[in-house]
Formats: sequence, structure tokens, C-alpha cells
Amino acid sequence: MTMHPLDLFGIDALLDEQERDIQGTVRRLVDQRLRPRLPEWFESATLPREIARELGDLGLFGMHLHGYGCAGTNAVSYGLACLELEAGDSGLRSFVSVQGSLSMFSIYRYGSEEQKQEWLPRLATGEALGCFGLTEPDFGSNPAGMRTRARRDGSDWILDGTKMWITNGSTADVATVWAQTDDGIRGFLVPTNTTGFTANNVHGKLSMRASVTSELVLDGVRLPASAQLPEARGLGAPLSCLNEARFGIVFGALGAARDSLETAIEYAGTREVFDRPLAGYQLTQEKLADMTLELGKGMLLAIQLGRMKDRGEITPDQVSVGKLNNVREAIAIARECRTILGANGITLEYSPLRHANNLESVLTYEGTSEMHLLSIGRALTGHAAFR
Ligand code: TGC
Ligand code: FAD
Repeated sequence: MTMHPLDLFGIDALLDEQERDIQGTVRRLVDQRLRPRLPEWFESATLPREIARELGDLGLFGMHLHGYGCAGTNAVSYGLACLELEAGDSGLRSFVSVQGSLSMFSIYRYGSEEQKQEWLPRLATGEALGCFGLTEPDFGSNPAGMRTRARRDGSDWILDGTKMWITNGSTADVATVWAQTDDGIRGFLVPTNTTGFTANNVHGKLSMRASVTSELVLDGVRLPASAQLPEARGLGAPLSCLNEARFGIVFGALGAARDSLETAIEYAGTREVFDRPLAGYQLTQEKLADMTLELGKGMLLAIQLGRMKDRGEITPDQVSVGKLNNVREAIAIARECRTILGANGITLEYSPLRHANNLESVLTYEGTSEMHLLSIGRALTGHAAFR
């Protein structure tokens, strides 16, 4: 008899019935409806917009938000949904992260009642798509230096600037855009059909191919005063949205790792080398055992952070611990699993290298590993070493 890696940690026993149900539902959606098409989407560098309705029907967009058509689940359930989506492909999890944790959360947390009524119900169903423009060509890790500028013209705002690497940029109906004003950084909701707004897709990606990544150009975009997010003041506003998306990644990255490990265990069990199964060799077992330890420890960390988030106790530095550790271990697991698959591991037929390539983006976005190391370093020493 063999065991599933996570059963060695008794992970299921840490979840309640509703959390297990949500996880099972998302896993079935991914396995039955999405997984068969993922290699093709990865190869053709597309993610069809139509899947938004399917994800919306399951309540996956903004699922941990309350009201406005959102499911209102706890944080652990949201994390488990991210994990199952990323067990398919990081592009799927990104799609849901950006819609729910960045676009919807920015409106939910900082928007006017009118903005919430206008956008949240449609974003929750997937009828509308949102994106979140913080990064610029020259300001990624250091968004405080952003050059995008919003200036007053009477009661209107005029936005000029360029955002870069924006997930769902060219498919979104509304962009949350962060810009410098005379009073510091502010957020704006830009309907993407506004004159002066254009989105150009990034091509030639070797990572996160089943995901749309775009440049946003704002050239004299005129917006009414009501387009400003009234409650967002300063850099802390966009950074607080990142906490939400980073939390999803703490769980999500482990989905890519779990799928890689399951694939490697199954492959090693059937692949014969030197006349017997690869799984029977000590070197293979050492790899599998070590990866199981990191996967299980990552899950324990994710659930611990999820419980703290549900109690309203989690801090940004604790999210950094989870994001740094779980993405770093997930990419190491995906790469190690690839070795077990030999040459077969370099094809789209098997998931580990696709996951590893995707995780290169996950290592970089939502704060690079170096930024999270420095955040933890600051928490430990009191010295900020960013500048
Ligand atoms: P610093 O002086 O530390 O902070 C400025 C203000 O912000 C507050 N703050 C936070 N608030 C909430 N959550 C956080 N995580 C926060 N971090 C900082 C802070 O208290 C302060 O508030 P106040 O009231 O005192 O003004 O700012 P800094 O300029 O020194 O920067 C710190 C640093 C480097 C940690 C920050 O800039 C950073 O996190 N950089 C990384 C940028 C990043 O992660 N970008 C992600 C873009 S979005 C994305 O990648 C989406 S991918 C999505 C997908 O496809 O899944
Ligand atoms: P840089 O900031 O130029 O960093 C380059 C290297 O320098 C990194 O290794 C970094 O860690 C290191 N470095 C930087 N500062 C320091 C320092 N002080 N000390 C030591 N090392 C340092 N952004 C959005 O706003 N919205 C999105 O939807 C979005 N989606 C994305 C999707 C994908 C697929 C990718 C790849 C990125 C996405 N991003 C998005 C952008 C992402 O957040 C940035 O790429 C990230 O924040 C890093 O910025 P950068 O690429 O400019 O790297």
C-alpha cells in the first residue's frame, strides 16, 4: 500500500468539511474541464476568456469577500481553491488572483459604494474582467518611484504613463491604475474602452504562457472625479492589495508542487530502468521523501497563516514568510520532479517543467524573493535594507 505525500502530515484533518468540499469541487473542475486543455493553452500562449464564466459560476472570483455577489468564504477555503487551480497551471491561479485579490479587492476595500455596485457583481460572475496596474517598466520592486501621473483638469483627472507586466491587461474591462498626484499615490478605476487607454500584449514568454500579460499605455486618459478610489491614500493602499494576492500564492504554489510530485511518483512507479521500477531505487526515494517533507511543511505553514488571516491576526511580514518559502520550495520540487521524468520531463505531456517555468514568474511577481527576504530581514533587525 502506498500513501499520498500529504497524508503523511494528516493535512485533511486540519480542514473542516466545508473547506474540504470547496477544495474537492475546484479540484474536479480543474481535472475534468481545464487540465485536458492546459498544455494546448500553454503552447499557444492563450487563456480563453470564456473560462471566466465557469470560474464565476463556482464563486471563485473574490470568494473571500462578502456581499456584492461574492461567496464570502474563509481565507483557508480561498487558499485551497488557489492551490487546486495552480495544480492545473499557475496561469489559472493568476487569473483568479488578479480578478479577486487585486482588481475586486482594490474596489471592495478602497472604492465608493457606487463603484462597488457598478463593478463588483459583474466581476464576481466573470461577466467583466479586471486588472491591476502597479508595476512600470522602470519601477517593479520599487513602486514608490512610479512615473504614471494623474493631474487635475477642473474636476476631471488626466492620466499619463505606462504600466508593464499587467496580467489580464488586454482582456480586462476595468483597470485599477495607481498614479502619482500632487497629494501622493492614488488609485483610479479606468474603463478600458476610455479614449487614450491601450493595452499591448507581451509576446515570447517562456513562463506563465497560459496567461495574458500586457503593457498598459495611458495617453491623456480623461476620467471623471468619480473614477478615483476615494479611500486609497498613499503606497500602503496598493501594497495592502498585494497582501491578499500573496496570501493566495502561499497556497497556490503548493498546488504546482503537489501536482509535480504526484506526477513524478506515478512515473517512477511504472518507468523501468536497469530492469526494475525507478521508484525502487534509493536515490529516487530520497528525492521523493525530501520533496514530501517540503510540500507537507509548506502546507502546514499555509494553513497556519490561513487560520491567522481568518482571525484577523496576520501581518504583511508573515505573508512574506509564506510567499518566500512556499514559492521557493515549490519551484525546487517542480525542477526535481522533472529530473525523475528524464527526457519525457521536457515535453508538454508531463506537468513538472511547465509548473517550474511558471513558478519563475511567481518567484518574481507579487514581490521578488529578494524583496521578501529584505522584508523579513527588516522585521528581524529593524533596519530597512531596500535602499
Ligand atoms: P514602505 O515605506 O515600506 O511602505 C510605504 C507604506 O506602505 C505600507 N506598507 C504596507 N501596507 C500594507 N501591506 C504591505 N505589505 C505593506 N508594505 C508597506 C507602509 O506601512 C507604509 O505606510 P505609511 O502609512 O507609513 O506610508 O515602502 P517602500 O517604498 O520602502 O517599499 C517597501 C517594499 C519594497 C516592501 C514594497 O515596495 C514592495 O512590496 N515592493 C514589491 C512590489 C510588488 O510586490 N509588486 C507587485 C505588483 S502586482 C503583481 O505582481 C501582480 S502578479 C499577479 C498575478 O498574476 O498573480
Ligand atoms: P526589478 O525590480 O527590476 O528587479 C530586478 C532584480 O533586482 C530582482 O531580482 C530583484 O529582486 C532585484 N532587486 C530589486 N531591488 C533590490 C534591492 N533593493 N536589493 C537587492 N536586489 C534587488 N505587476 C502588476 O502591477 N500587475 C500585474 O498584474 C502583474 N502581473 C505580472 C505577471 C507576470 C507574468 C510577471 C512576470 C510580472 C507581473 N507583474 C505585475 C510585475 C511584477 O510585480 C514585477 O515584475 C516584480 O515586482 C519585479 O519587478 P521588476 O520585474 O521590475 O524587477
